[in-house]
Amino acid sequence: PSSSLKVTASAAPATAEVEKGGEIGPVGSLSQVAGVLGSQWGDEGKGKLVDVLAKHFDIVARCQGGANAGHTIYNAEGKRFALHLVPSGILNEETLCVIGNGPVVHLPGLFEEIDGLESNGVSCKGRLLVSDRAHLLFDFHQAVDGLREAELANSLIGTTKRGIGPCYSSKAIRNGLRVGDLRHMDTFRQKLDILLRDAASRFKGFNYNADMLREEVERYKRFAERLEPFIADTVHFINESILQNKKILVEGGQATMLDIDFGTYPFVTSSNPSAGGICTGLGIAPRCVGDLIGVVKAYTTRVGSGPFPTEILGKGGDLLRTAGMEFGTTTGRPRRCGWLDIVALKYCCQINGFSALNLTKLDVLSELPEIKLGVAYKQLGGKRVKSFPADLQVLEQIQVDYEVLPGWHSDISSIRNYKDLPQAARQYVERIEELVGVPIHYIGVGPGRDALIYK
Ligand code: 2SA
Ligand code: GDP
Ligand code: MG
Repeated sequence: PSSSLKVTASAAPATAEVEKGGEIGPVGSLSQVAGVLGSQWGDEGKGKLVDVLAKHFDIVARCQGGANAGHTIYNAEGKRFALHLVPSGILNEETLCVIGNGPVVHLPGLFEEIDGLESNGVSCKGRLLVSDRAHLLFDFHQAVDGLREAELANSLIGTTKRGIGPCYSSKAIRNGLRVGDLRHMDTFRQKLDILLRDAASRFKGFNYNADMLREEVERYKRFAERLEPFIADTVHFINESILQNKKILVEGGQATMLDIDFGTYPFVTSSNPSAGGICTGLGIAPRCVGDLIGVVKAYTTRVGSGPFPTEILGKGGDLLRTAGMEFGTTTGRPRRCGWLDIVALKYCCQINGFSALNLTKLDVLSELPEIKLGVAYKQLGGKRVKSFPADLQVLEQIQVDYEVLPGWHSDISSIRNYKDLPQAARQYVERIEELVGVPIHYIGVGPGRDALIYK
C-alpha cells in the first residue's frame, strides 16, 4: 500500500465515500499499478474514469496509441476537455502524467494540446513527461495515412487519419525516429531524409524535395528545444516510482476489439490497447500490474469500418446516436451504434483478466421500452459459435441471439446510490455481471465527474 495517497482539494468528490483515506468508494482500494482499458471498440468513457480515479494515484500514464484517441473529461466547474495524447490525470493538480515509450507522438499536436490546457489554467510544466523511447509521428505519416485510405477505396479501414498506422509501420520496419533523436540534430536530418524518401518512392501523390527536409529540420529544432524539459527516461522513472511505493494508473486508448492482435483485423488500430500494452508500452513488469478495470458502454459503438455483429441499422441506431451524442471526439465522425455484445465483452474479459468493470452511459438507455443483450453467436445454419471468431468472413455472417430485458422509463442521471436505481436498471446491470462473470464496480449515469455510482 502507498503512503502517498492523496485527495486533491480542488477536485469535486465523486461520492462522499471516495474521500475516505483514499478508498475508492465502497469497492475498496486499487492496486499499486492499475489500469483502465477499453473493452469494446473504443469511446466507452475511459477518460472520465481515469479523471475520477486520478486523485488516488501519483502517476497517470499512457502506454499506446496516439492522438487518434479522444478522451472527454469535465473539471469540477463542468468545463469540457477533449484530450488526445496528454493523460486524463492532468486536471488533478498533484498527479504527474507520463507518455510512455509505447505511444506515438505528433509534436505539433502535443504542443497544441498543452497550449490549450495551459490557456484554460491547467499547468503541464513539470507535470508531464515524455519518454525518450517514444516514436515521433510526423506530418508526413498523417499524409500517408490519407493516401493509404484512398488506395483502399471501398475497403478502407476508416482510420482517424492521424498517421498512427504509418508511424507504427516506421517503428516496426526500424527506420522510425524517436523522441531521443531530437538530441542529435545532425543524425536526425539524415534519418528523416531516409524516412521521407521511402514515403516518396512508395506514393505517387507524395512530393518530396530538399527544401521540405530543410524546413522540417528547422521546425523540429524548435520543437526539440521546447520539448527538452519534458523528455525523460520514463522506463527508469516508472520503475523507480514503483520502488518508492508510488501508485500508477495506466490509461488505455482505443480498446481490445481494436487491438492489432486481438481485434477485428484488419479493421483495428496499430497498437495493443489490451493488457499486454501496459508492459510493453511503459516497461512495467507483468508481476507489478494489479487491478485492471474494463470500461464498457451499456450499449456498443464503433467508429470506422469493420464487423459489428450487434449493430442497429436505421432509426434505432440513430436514436442511440442522438441520445448518447455518439460522434467522434477527435474527428467528429458519427459512431455506429448497437446493443451490448456479451460475446465480445467476454472475449475482452478473457484477454485482459479484468478485476472489475465500469458500465458507462446507462442513463442513455433510459427512454427505451426494451433493451437487448447479444448473448450468443450463431453461424449460418444455426451452429453455435463458441468463441469470438478470428475469421472476418465468419464474423460478417454471424447471427446474434438476443435476450430482451425491460426498460425503466425514468431519468436516472441524478441517482448516486445503486439501490435507488429502478429495478429494471439493476436487473440489466446484474444480468451483465452474471453473463460475463466480472463484477461491475462503477456505473456511469452522466458525463460529469460526479455522475458515477459505486456498486
Ligand atoms: P487509427 O486512426 O489507425 O487508429 O484507426 C484505426 C481504427 O481504430 C479506430 N479508432 C478509434 N475508434 C474509436 N475512437 C477513437 N478515438 C476517437 C474518439 C475517434 C474519432 O474518441 O472518438 O474521433 O473519430 C479511435 N481511434 C482509432 C478507427 O476508427 C479505426 O477503426
Ligand atoms: P473514451 O475515448 O473512452 O475516453 O470516451 P470518449 O470521451 O471518446 O466518449 C465518451 C463520451 O461519453 C464522452 O463524451 C463522455 O463525456 C461521455 N460519457 C462518459 N461517461 C458517461 C455516462 O456515464 N453517461 C453519459 N451520458 N455520458 C458519458
Ligand atoms: Mg474516445
